[in-house]
Amino acid sequence: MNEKKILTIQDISCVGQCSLTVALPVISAMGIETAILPSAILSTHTGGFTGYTFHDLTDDIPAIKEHWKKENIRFDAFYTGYVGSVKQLEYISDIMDELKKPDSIIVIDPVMGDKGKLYPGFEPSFAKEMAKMCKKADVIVPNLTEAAFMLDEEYIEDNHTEEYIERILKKLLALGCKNALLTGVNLQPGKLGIASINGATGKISYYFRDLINGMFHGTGDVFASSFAGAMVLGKSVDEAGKIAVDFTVDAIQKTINDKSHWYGVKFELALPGLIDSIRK
Ligand code: PXL
Repeated sequence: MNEKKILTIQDISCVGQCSLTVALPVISAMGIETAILPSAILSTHTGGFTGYTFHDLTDDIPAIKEHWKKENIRFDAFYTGYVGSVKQLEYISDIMDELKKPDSIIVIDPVMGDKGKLYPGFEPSFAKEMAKMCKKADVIVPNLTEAAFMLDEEYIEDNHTEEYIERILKKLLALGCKNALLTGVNLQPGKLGIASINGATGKISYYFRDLINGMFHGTGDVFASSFAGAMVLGKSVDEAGKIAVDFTVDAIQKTINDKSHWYGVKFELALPGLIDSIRK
Protein backbone atom coordinates (compact mmCIF):
# COMPACT_ATOMS: atom_id res chain seq x y z
CA MET A 1 0.00 0.00 0.00
CA ASN A 2 1.58 3.28 -0.98
CA GLU A 3 -1.40 5.61 -1.01
CA LYS A 4 -0.41 8.95 0.49
CA LYS A 5 -2.31 11.20 2.86
CA ILE A 6 -1.84 14.98 2.77
CA LEU A 7 -3.02 17.58 5.27
CA THR A 8 -3.86 20.95 3.77
CA ILE A 9 -4.26 23.94 6.05
CA GLN A 10 -6.00 27.06 4.74
CA ASP A 11 -9.32 28.87 5.03
CA ILE A 12 -12.72 27.85 3.76
CA SER A 13 -14.08 30.67 1.64
CA CYS A 14 -17.54 29.17 1.26
CA VAL A 15 -18.11 30.84 -2.12
CA GLY A 16 -15.40 32.02 -4.49
CA GLN A 17 -13.32 29.07 -5.79
CA CYS A 18 -10.19 29.52 -3.72
CA SER A 19 -8.34 27.94 -0.80
CA LEU A 20 -9.99 24.74 0.51
CA THR A 21 -12.79 24.64 -2.08
CA VAL A 22 -9.97 24.33 -4.62
CA ALA A 23 -7.39 22.26 -2.69
CA LEU A 24 -9.74 19.50 -1.57
CA PRO A 25 -11.28 18.66 -4.97
CA VAL A 26 -8.03 19.12 -6.92
CA ILE A 27 -5.80 16.98 -4.69
CA SER A 28 -8.52 14.35 -4.22
CA ALA A 29 -8.96 14.13 -8.01
CA MET A 30 -5.23 13.39 -8.23
CA GLY A 31 -5.88 10.23 -6.21
CA ILE A 32 -4.49 11.46 -2.90
CA GLU A 33 -6.35 11.22 0.42
CA THR A 34 -6.81 14.83 1.50
CA ALA A 35 -7.38 15.84 5.11
CA ILE A 36 -8.20 19.46 5.84
CA LEU A 37 -7.63 21.89 8.67
CA PRO A 38 -9.64 25.09 8.10
CA SER A 39 -7.80 28.17 9.41
CA ALA A 40 -10.94 30.33 9.20
CA ILE A 41 -14.39 30.30 7.64
CA LEU A 42 -15.39 33.21 5.42
CA SER A 43 -18.64 33.65 3.53
CA THR A 44 -16.57 34.54 0.43
CA HIS A 45 -12.94 35.36 -0.28
CA THR A 46 -11.74 38.93 0.28
CA GLY A 47 -10.81 39.71 -3.31
CA GLY A 48 -13.71 41.74 -4.65
CA PHE A 49 -16.68 40.84 -2.45
CA THR A 50 -17.67 43.33 0.26
CA GLY A 51 -19.20 42.63 3.68
CA TYR A 52 -17.89 39.07 3.96
CA THR A 53 -18.02 37.25 7.30
CA PHE A 54 -14.77 35.99 8.90
CA HIS A 55 -14.70 33.41 11.67
CA ASP A 56 -11.21 32.71 12.92
CA LEU A 57 -10.50 29.11 14.00
CA THR A 58 -7.10 29.66 15.65
CA ASP A 59 -8.29 28.58 19.08
CA ASP A 60 -9.63 25.25 17.77
CA ILE A 61 -6.32 24.14 16.31
CA PRO A 62 -4.47 22.86 19.43
CA ALA A 63 -7.36 20.54 20.43
CA ILE A 64 -7.64 19.21 16.86
CA LYS A 65 -3.91 18.44 16.89
CA GLU A 66 -4.13 16.71 20.26
CA HIS A 67 -7.00 14.53 19.06
CA TRP A 68 -5.07 13.52 15.93
CA LYS A 69 -2.02 12.67 18.06
CA LYS A 70 -4.14 10.49 20.33
CA GLU A 71 -5.55 8.70 17.29
CA ASN A 72 -1.98 8.24 16.01
CA ILE A 73 -2.82 10.07 12.78
CA ARG A 74 0.27 11.06 10.75
CA PHE A 75 0.59 12.70 7.33
CA ASP A 76 2.83 12.01 4.33
CA ALA A 77 2.62 15.63 3.27
CA PHE A 78 1.55 19.08 4.44
CA TYR A 79 0.43 21.92 2.20
CA THR A 80 -0.34 25.29 3.76
CA GLY A 81 -2.09 28.21 2.08
CA TYR A 82 -4.01 31.22 3.46
CA VAL A 83 -3.34 31.45 7.20
CA GLY A 84 -5.27 34.05 9.18
CA SER A 85 -2.91 34.99 12.02
CA VAL A 86 0.66 34.87 13.37
CA LYS A 87 -0.54 32.64 16.21
CA GLN A 88 -1.72 30.11 13.63
CA LEU A 89 1.75 29.97 12.09
CA GLU A 90 3.05 28.78 15.47
CA TYR A 91 0.34 26.16 15.77
CA ILE A 92 0.92 24.98 12.20
CA SER A 93 4.66 24.60 12.86
CA ASP A 94 3.78 22.44 15.88
CA ILE A 95 1.43 20.32 13.76
CA MET A 96 4.17 19.71 11.19
CA ASP A 97 6.70 18.82 13.90
CA GLU A 98 4.40 16.50 15.80
CA LEU A 99 2.40 14.82 13.01
CA LYS A 100 5.00 14.27 10.31
CA LYS A 101 6.63 11.02 9.25
CA PRO A 102 10.42 10.87 8.66
CA ASP A 103 10.00 11.53 4.93
CA SER A 104 6.93 13.79 4.89
CA ILE A 105 6.90 16.51 2.23
CA ILE A 106 6.12 20.12 3.20
CA VAL A 107 4.82 22.58 0.59
CA ILE A 108 4.27 26.14 1.82
CA ASP A 109 2.36 28.67 -0.25
CA PRO A 110 2.96 31.86 1.76
CA VAL A 111 -0.38 33.38 0.74
CA MET A 112 -0.61 37.05 1.71
CA GLY A 113 -0.91 39.25 -1.36
CA ASP A 114 -0.78 39.89 -5.08
CA LYS A 115 0.01 42.69 -7.56
CA GLY A 116 2.37 44.36 -5.08
CA LYS A 117 -0.17 44.61 -2.24
CA LEU A 118 -1.04 42.57 0.83
CA TYR A 119 -4.57 41.13 1.01
CA PRO A 120 -7.00 42.83 3.45
CA GLY A 121 -6.11 42.03 7.07
CA PHE A 122 -2.41 41.23 6.47
CA GLU A 123 0.42 43.32 7.98
CA PRO A 124 4.06 43.42 6.82
CA SER A 125 4.99 41.81 10.18
CA PHE A 126 3.02 38.69 9.13
CA ALA A 127 5.32 38.36 6.11
CA LYS A 128 8.35 38.21 8.43
CA GLU A 129 6.77 35.46 10.54
CA MET A 130 5.79 33.51 7.42
CA ALA A 131 9.39 33.85 6.19
CA LYS A 132 10.52 32.08 9.38
CA MET A 133 8.13 29.16 8.79
CA CYS A 134 9.51 28.73 5.25
CA LYS A 135 12.64 27.05 6.63
CA LYS A 136 10.51 23.96 7.30
CA ALA A 137 9.52 23.55 3.66
CA ASP A 138 10.68 21.18 0.97
CA VAL A 139 9.31 23.73 -1.47
CA ILE A 140 7.85 27.22 -1.10
CA VAL A 141 5.74 28.67 -3.93
CA PRO A 142 5.32 32.43 -3.43
CA ASN A 143 4.24 34.87 -6.10
CA LEU A 144 6.52 37.88 -6.57
CA THR A 145 4.49 40.06 -4.19
CA GLU A 146 4.80 37.52 -1.39
CA ALA A 147 8.50 37.01 -2.06
CA ALA A 148 9.11 40.77 -2.03
CA PHE A 149 7.30 41.21 1.32
CA MET A 150 9.12 38.27 2.94
CA LEU A 151 12.52 39.42 1.70
CA ASP A 152 12.18 43.23 1.85
CA GLU A 153 12.89 43.23 -1.87
CA GLU A 154 11.59 45.59 -4.51
CA TYR A 155 8.38 44.38 -6.20
CA ILE A 156 8.54 44.61 -9.97
CA GLU A 157 5.28 43.82 -11.77
CA ASP A 158 6.62 42.66 -15.14
CA ASN A 159 9.51 42.91 -17.63
CA HIS A 160 11.72 41.11 -15.14
CA THR A 161 15.42 40.54 -15.69
CA GLU A 162 17.03 37.16 -15.03
CA GLU A 163 19.28 38.93 -12.55
CA TYR A 164 16.24 40.12 -10.51
CA ILE A 165 14.50 36.72 -10.57
CA GLU A 166 17.66 34.79 -9.68
CA ARG A 167 18.50 37.17 -6.84
CA ILE A 168 15.04 36.61 -5.38
CA LEU A 169 15.26 32.82 -5.80
CA LYS A 170 18.61 32.72 -4.00
CA LYS A 171 17.27 34.89 -1.16
CA LEU A 172 14.21 32.63 -0.84
CA LEU A 173 16.50 29.63 -0.53
CA ALA A 174 18.42 31.47 2.17
CA LEU A 175 15.22 31.41 4.28
CA GLY A 176 16.15 27.76 4.82
CA CYS A 177 13.74 25.88 2.52
CA LYS A 178 15.06 23.04 0.34
CA ASN A 179 13.69 24.44 -2.95
CA ALA A 180 11.91 27.62 -3.99
CA LEU A 181 9.56 28.31 -6.89
CA LEU A 182 8.39 31.77 -7.92
CA THR A 183 5.17 32.37 -9.84
CA GLY A 184 4.31 35.36 -12.02
CA VAL A 185 7.67 35.57 -13.81
CA ASN A 186 7.81 37.59 -17.06
CA LEU A 187 11.18 37.65 -18.84
CA GLN A 188 9.96 38.00 -22.43
CA PRO A 189 7.05 40.02 -23.83
CA GLY A 190 3.89 37.91 -24.05
CA LYS A 191 5.11 35.08 -21.82
CA LEU A 192 4.33 34.38 -18.16
CA GLY A 193 5.51 31.50 -16.01
CA ILE A 194 7.54 30.18 -13.13
CA ALA A 195 11.18 30.06 -12.03
CA SER A 196 12.56 27.57 -9.53
CA ILE A 197 15.81 26.91 -7.74
CA ASN A 198 16.98 23.52 -6.55
CA GLY A 199 18.69 23.92 -3.19
CA ALA A 200 20.86 20.80 -3.57
CA THR A 201 22.34 21.65 -6.97
CA GLY A 202 21.69 25.40 -7.27
CA LYS A 203 20.11 24.75 -10.69
CA ILE A 204 17.58 27.36 -11.83
CA SER A 205 14.76 26.38 -14.20
CA TYR A 206 12.03 28.30 -16.00
CA TYR A 207 8.73 27.33 -17.60
CA PHE A 208 6.56 29.76 -19.56
CA ARG A 209 3.22 29.82 -21.38
CA ASP A 210 1.63 32.55 -23.47
CA LEU A 211 0.48 35.44 -21.25
CA ILE A 212 -3.29 35.78 -20.85
CA ASN A 213 -4.16 39.37 -19.98
CA GLY A 214 -6.39 39.94 -16.96
CA MET A 215 -6.56 39.22 -13.24
CA PHE A 216 -7.85 35.76 -12.33
CA HIS A 217 -8.71 35.23 -8.71
CA GLY A 218 -7.74 31.96 -7.00
CA THR A 219 -5.22 30.93 -9.63
CA GLY A 220 -2.48 30.86 -6.98
CA ASP A 221 -4.47 28.21 -5.12
CA VAL A 222 -5.21 26.27 -8.32
CA PHE A 223 -1.47 26.29 -9.05
CA ALA A 224 -0.32 25.41 -5.51
CA SER A 225 -2.90 22.64 -5.00
CA SER A 226 -2.01 20.82 -8.21
CA PHE A 227 1.69 21.44 -7.52
CA ALA A 228 1.42 19.94 -4.01
CA GLY A 229 -0.51 16.96 -5.40
CA ALA A 230 2.11 16.33 -8.08
CA MET A 231 4.92 16.51 -5.49
CA VAL A 232 3.13 13.91 -3.35
CA LEU A 233 2.90 11.68 -6.45
CA GLY A 234 6.69 11.76 -6.65
CA LYS A 235 7.19 14.31 -9.43
CA SER A 236 10.24 16.59 -9.29
CA VAL A 237 9.78 20.30 -8.53
CA ASP A 238 10.23 21.08 -12.24
CA GLU A 239 7.74 18.42 -13.41
CA ALA A 240 5.21 19.42 -10.74
CA GLY A 241 5.63 23.09 -11.70
CA LYS A 242 4.92 22.35 -15.36
CA ILE A 243 1.85 20.22 -14.51
CA ALA A 244 0.53 23.01 -12.26
CA VAL A 245 1.14 25.82 -14.77
CA ASP A 246 -0.60 23.87 -17.56
CA PHE A 247 -3.60 23.09 -15.30
CA THR A 248 -3.87 26.76 -14.25
CA VAL A 249 -3.68 28.00 -17.84
CA ASP A 250 -6.35 25.47 -18.88
CA ALA A 251 -8.63 26.63 -16.03
CA ILE A 252 -8.17 30.29 -17.07
CA GLN A 253 -8.89 29.45 -20.71
CA LYS A 254 -12.11 27.74 -19.65
CA THR A 255 -13.20 30.90 -17.77
CA ILE A 256 -12.03 33.79 -19.90
CA ASN A 257 -15.06 34.10 -22.15
CA ASP A 258 -17.52 34.25 -19.24
CA LYS A 259 -17.28 37.84 -17.98
CA SER A 260 -19.83 37.17 -15.18
CA HIS A 261 -17.38 34.67 -13.64
CA TRP A 262 -15.03 37.31 -12.19
CA TYR A 263 -14.46 35.75 -8.74
CA GLY A 264 -12.53 32.58 -9.62
CA VAL A 265 -11.60 30.16 -12.39
CA LYS A 266 -13.55 27.13 -13.58
CA PHE A 267 -10.86 24.67 -12.54
CA GLU A 268 -13.44 21.87 -12.34
CA LEU A 269 -13.60 21.82 -16.15
CA ALA A 270 -9.82 21.41 -16.35
CA LEU A 271 -9.60 18.42 -13.97
CA PRO A 272 -9.72 15.77 -16.75
CA GLY A 273 -6.63 17.34 -18.35
CA LEU A 274 -4.84 17.43 -14.98
CA ILE A 275 -5.52 13.74 -14.43
CA ASP A 276 -4.17 12.93 -17.91
CA SER A 277 -1.04 14.98 -17.21
CA ILE A 278 -0.12 13.10 -14.02
CA ARG A 279 -0.30 9.74 -15.80
CA LYS A 280 2.54 10.77 -18.14
O1 PXL B 1 -6.59 32.89 -3.07
C1 PXL B 1 -6.01 33.31 -1.90
C2 PXL B 1 -7.04 33.62 -0.86
C3 PXL B 1 -7.39 32.65 0.05
N1 PXL B 1 -8.30 32.88 1.01
C4 PXL B 1 -8.92 34.07 1.10
C5 PXL B 1 -8.62 35.09 0.21
C6 PXL B 1 -7.65 34.87 -0.78
C7 PXL B 1 -7.29 35.93 -1.70
O2 PXL B 1 -7.85 36.99 -1.75
O3 PXL B 1 -9.26 36.26 0.30
C8 PXL B 1 -9.92 34.30 2.18
